[in-house]
Amino acid sequence: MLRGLAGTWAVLGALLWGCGLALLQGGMLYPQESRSRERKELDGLWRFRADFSQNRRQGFEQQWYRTPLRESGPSLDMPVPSSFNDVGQDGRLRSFVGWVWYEREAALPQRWTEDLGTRVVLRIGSAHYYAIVWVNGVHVAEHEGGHLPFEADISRLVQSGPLSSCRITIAINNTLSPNTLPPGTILYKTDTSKYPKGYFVQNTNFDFFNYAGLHRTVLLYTTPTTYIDDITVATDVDQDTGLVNYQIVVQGSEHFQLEVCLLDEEGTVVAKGTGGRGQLQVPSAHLWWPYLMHEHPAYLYSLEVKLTAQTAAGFVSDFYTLPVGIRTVAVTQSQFLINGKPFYFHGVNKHEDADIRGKGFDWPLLVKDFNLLRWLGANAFRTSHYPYAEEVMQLCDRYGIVVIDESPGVGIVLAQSYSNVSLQHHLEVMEEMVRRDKNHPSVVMWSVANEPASFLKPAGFYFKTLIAHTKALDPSRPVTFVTNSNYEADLGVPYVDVICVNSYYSWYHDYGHMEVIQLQLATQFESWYKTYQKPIIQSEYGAETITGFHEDPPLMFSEEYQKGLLEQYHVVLDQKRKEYVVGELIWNFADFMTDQSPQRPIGNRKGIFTRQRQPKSAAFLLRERYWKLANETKCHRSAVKSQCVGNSPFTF
Ligand code: BDP
Repeated sequence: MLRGLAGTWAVLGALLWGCGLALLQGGMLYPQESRSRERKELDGLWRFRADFSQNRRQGFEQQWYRTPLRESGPSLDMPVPSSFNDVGQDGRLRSFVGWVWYEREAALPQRWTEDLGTRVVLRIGSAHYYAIVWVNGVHVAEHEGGHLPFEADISRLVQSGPLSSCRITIAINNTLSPNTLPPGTILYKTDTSKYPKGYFVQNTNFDFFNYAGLHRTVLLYTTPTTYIDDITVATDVDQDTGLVNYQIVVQGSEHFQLEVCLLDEEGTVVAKGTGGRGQLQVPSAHLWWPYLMHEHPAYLYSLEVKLTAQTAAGFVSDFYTLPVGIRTVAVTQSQFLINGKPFYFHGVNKHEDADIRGKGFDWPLLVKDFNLLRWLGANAFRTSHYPYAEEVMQLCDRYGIVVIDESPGVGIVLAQSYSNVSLQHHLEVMEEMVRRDKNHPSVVMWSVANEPASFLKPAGFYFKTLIAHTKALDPSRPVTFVTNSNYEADLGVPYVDVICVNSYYSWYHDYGHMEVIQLQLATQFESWYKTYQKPIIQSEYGAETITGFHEDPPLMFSEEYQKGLLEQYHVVLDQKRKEYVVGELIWNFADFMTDQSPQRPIGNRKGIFTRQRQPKSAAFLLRERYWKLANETKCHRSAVKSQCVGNSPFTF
C-alpha cells in the first residue's frame, strides 16, 4: 500500500507515467469458478447487533468476536447484502452511527479444510465504511472505505484443526470524519438545555442517505496455493489488427509456466501466448463498441489464462478467464474518441439505491435498471458518487454501456479534507479502484471526485497529485473530476482531460425562471472552453419532480417543469455538441433517499424514474432525444442517410 509523504507523489506520478499500474501490490480479480477454483456465497441471514453503548465500544470491551454473538446478548436477523437502515421498525437503527456487528457460520467442504494445496480466501465486496474481520475469533483483516472489495487468506486458520465450519464476525463503523471518503464531521451538541448528555449528529456534505452495512456479496473462494493473482490487459488497434497487451502476476511459486489463449465469441482461438507478459495480435479484430454505435456492440473476447507450477506436492494448475474488449479511448481538444470515432455521452447519473435494501446489491434491480437504460437509449452513465458493484461493471461490458467510473470523493469541502492524511487515503482508494476496474472495456474515464471545493487554495496541489497518480496507475484512460466551481476560480480543472460541469439553472439559481437557462448555459460552456480548450460534458442538470404533480404552465416540482427545464438545456446542448460539448448526463436516473431536510420530500426527486423505477414524463422526452442522438451518430458514422428513419427507437 501507498505510504509516505503525499508531496512526493506529484513528482513520482509524473515519473511513473507510462509504467502502468506499477504501484499496485496484490490483485483483486473477480472471484470466479473454474477448473481450479470454487466459490461459496455467504448471502442470506446474518446475526446482527448495533452497539448502542454511549461510547459505541462495548463490543470491543466485551470482545464480542470471541464467542458466538448470541452468547454476548440479543441479536437480530439481518439480510446480506443489504443496508441495515431500512429493514427494521426501529428508528434508532435507521439513523445509527457507530459500530455494528455481523456474524455467520459457514460450513466448509471437507477438501477445503484438509487439502493443504488449497488456498481459502474470504472476500467482502463492500462494507460501509471501516471494517474489522475475525474468523473463529482471530483477527484476519481490516479495511477502510465502503465501496471496494477486500480479502483475507484464511487457509491457515481453517486448515489448522478438525473444522467443518468457521464463524465469521465483521464489525463495521459508518462514522465519517474529515479524513474519510466521503468526508463528514461528528458534531457534539453540548447545550444541555436542548440536548441530552453525549448527544451528537453525523454531518455530511453530500446529497444521498449514508446507508451502511454489508452492501455486496460476502464469499469464500479457493485457488491453488500457487495461483494467478492478477491480470492486466491494455488494448490497442493497429489498422484492423487488435493488440491485447497482457501482464500476469503469479503468487506462491517462482517456478511456473503461463499459457494464454484468446477466444472469440464463437469459442475459436484467435491468438496464443506464453509467459507473464506479452502482446496478442488479432487480425480483423471485432472491436468493443458502445451500445447504439455499432450493429454488434460490446464484442467480448475471452482471455483464458492457464498457470502450471511445480510445487513440493507436485504439479498444480490454476485457470482464470477474463473477458476482454478491444477498444481505444482518446481525447482531443474538442472530442472524446472511442476507436477513433467521436463519442457523445447521452446518459444518466445513477445511485445504488432502492426501497428497503438501501444500497444492498440486488439482481432484479440491476436487470431492471439495465432494461430501463436500454429502453431510454442511454449509452453511458457515471457511477455517481462512488464505485458500483462489480456485477454492474460486468453488465456494462456485456451491453456496451460506457462508464465514467467515480471514486467516493464526494463532499470534499472542508480545508481539513485537503490535508495530507486525506490525500493519502484518496490515493489509496484510487489504487484500489483502478486495480478492481482496470480491465473493463466499458470504463472509459476515471472521475476522482464530485463537486469538491476546488477553489480552495490546497485544491490545486491535491488534484494535481491525485490526477497524476491515477494516470500513473492507468495511462490508458483520461481522468477528470466533476466541478461546480466558477471557471475562473477552479484550481483543479487545469489537470483534467475532460471538463465535467454540473449546473442547475432555474432550479437552485433563478428558480422558476426557465427563460434564463439558454443564456446562462451558453455562457457556462463558452467560459470554460475559452479558458481551457478541452472537451466538456454537462455532467449533471435536472429538476426536482414529484411524480403525478401536473401544472401547466409549468411550476416547479411538476412533471411539466422538469420537461420544460430539460428542453431548454437541450437547445444549447444541440448547438454546443457541434463544437466541443461531448456529453450530457441527466441528474438523476431515479429518485433516491437522502438525509431528512426541508428541501427533500422523502429523498431527492430529480429522477426521471421514481425510486420504484416507473417513468415520469421527462423519461419519455429523454427517450426520444437519446434515440434521435443515437440515430444521428449511426448516420454520421455510416454516411448511409437512407437508414436514418425518423426518431423511432425501433429503426436502429
Ligand atoms: C449536485 C450533486 C448531487 C445532488 C444534486 C442535487 O452532485 O449529488 O444530488 O446536486 O442537488 O450538486 O440534486
